[in-house]
Amino acid sequence: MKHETAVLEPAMGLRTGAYWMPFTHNRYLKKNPKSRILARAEGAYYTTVEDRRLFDCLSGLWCCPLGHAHPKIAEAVAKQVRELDYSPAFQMGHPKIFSLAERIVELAPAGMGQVFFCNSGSEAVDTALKIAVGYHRMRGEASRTRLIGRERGYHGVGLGGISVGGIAPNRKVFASLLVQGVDHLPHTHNAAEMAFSRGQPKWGAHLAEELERLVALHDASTIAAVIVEPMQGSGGVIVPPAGYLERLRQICDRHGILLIFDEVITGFGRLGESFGAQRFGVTPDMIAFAKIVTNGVVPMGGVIVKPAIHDAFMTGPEAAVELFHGYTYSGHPLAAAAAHATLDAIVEEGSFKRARELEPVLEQAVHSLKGEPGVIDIRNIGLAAAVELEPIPGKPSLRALKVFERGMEEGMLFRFTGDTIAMAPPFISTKSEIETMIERLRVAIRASR
Ligand code: PXG
Repeated sequence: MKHETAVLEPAMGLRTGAYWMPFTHNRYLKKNPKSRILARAEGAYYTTVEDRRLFDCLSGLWCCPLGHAHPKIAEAVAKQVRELDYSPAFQMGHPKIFSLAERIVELAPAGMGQVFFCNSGSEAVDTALKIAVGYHRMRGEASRTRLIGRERGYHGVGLGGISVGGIAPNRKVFASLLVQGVDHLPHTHNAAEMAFSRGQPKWGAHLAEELERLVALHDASTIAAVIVEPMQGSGGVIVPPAGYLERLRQICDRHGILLIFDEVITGFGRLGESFGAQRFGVTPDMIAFAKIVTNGVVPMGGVIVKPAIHDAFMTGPEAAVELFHGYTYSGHPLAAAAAHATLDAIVEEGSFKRARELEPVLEQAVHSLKGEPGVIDIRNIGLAAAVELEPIPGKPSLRALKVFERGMEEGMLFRFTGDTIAMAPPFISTKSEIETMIERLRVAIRASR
């Protein structure tokens, strides 16, 4: 096929030296890059330059659940390039971004009012943190500057995000750059109490009380916001204990602290509802989102806020800028077009319902791996699951790397971090694709010993 050789030939003579790859073992990969180079994608499958077909077990990086090369999204973006390719983000607008903000507010839990757009999850998090600190200042509580994150949390790689984040390798090298005045809640994973839980663990709601201790230590008058992922994704699908998020909400309310949900992974259907907020029945004051909003086709992120937060900034001279923040590509027309088409497709295809239908399929399949060699925990919620493996002594993450590589031979593109294999299959997956994914994972786990 003519189309294929055009892609394959340059890739086969691949020169890899100039590209410094993100969050990647560059030297290891570049010794044998071809198995890792993707040429095409369609539906729930990638095809590598070696012509191997891979099931997309993590929906890209959690972002493409409606499947690749979605005809309606592709068409909407192509049309937008010709109609209005770029529109200045500051002091100007275009119709699709106003209507998109409205649609996103409608999808959000009741009580949210406005959306501030940016281009990634990291930008969304840093934006939310800045809005939180600015909000208190606007209300005359300028001493509320402290930010509270959580151990094992991932909030992207901006300086705000790594400061509130709780993953040591993302922080230690940059310690001198971390934002001052940040503290962390303990993470909620406790293998002795909750290993192999299905859905929300029953143990652990009391860990939210640690926030009271931080309030006692620092005083509420110094604390601006608490930021948590409703479900910790990158940390390895760490599911909130039943009652935990509710208690965080109560404590924040008690002390005038803003609660921010980082829903970059959980937003737009991964947990079977528009947001984790609805899934868990807890409404935060702000929601950071990205990823699925455009099905990963064009980068977009944003922050949804309650009207009281937005309105606090709407003071001062009417002709003055209210918030000194924004990006050249905030509300980019291509992202807006992709997002509208994605939200249309979600409605037309009943994507959230589909995710809910597949949740028990994934749950049952993944928990059948209990008892396989070296499987020390299995966690799941919504259409997300993780299998934690016992590390090879003295060689952390090598076991998961072996599983990942064997997985590719088995036609599966798994995601590994540390010794955990994470899965978040596309909403368009069939029941049998999900079952096959788990059976191939079983083969890869057995082979990795
Ligand atoms: N917040 C959360 C909760 C995330 O999961 C970000 C912020 C940052 O988003 P950007 O768009 O700046 O990367 C993320 C990103 C993985 C994986 O394998 C997860 C993410 C990114 C890449 C890989 O778990 N999450």
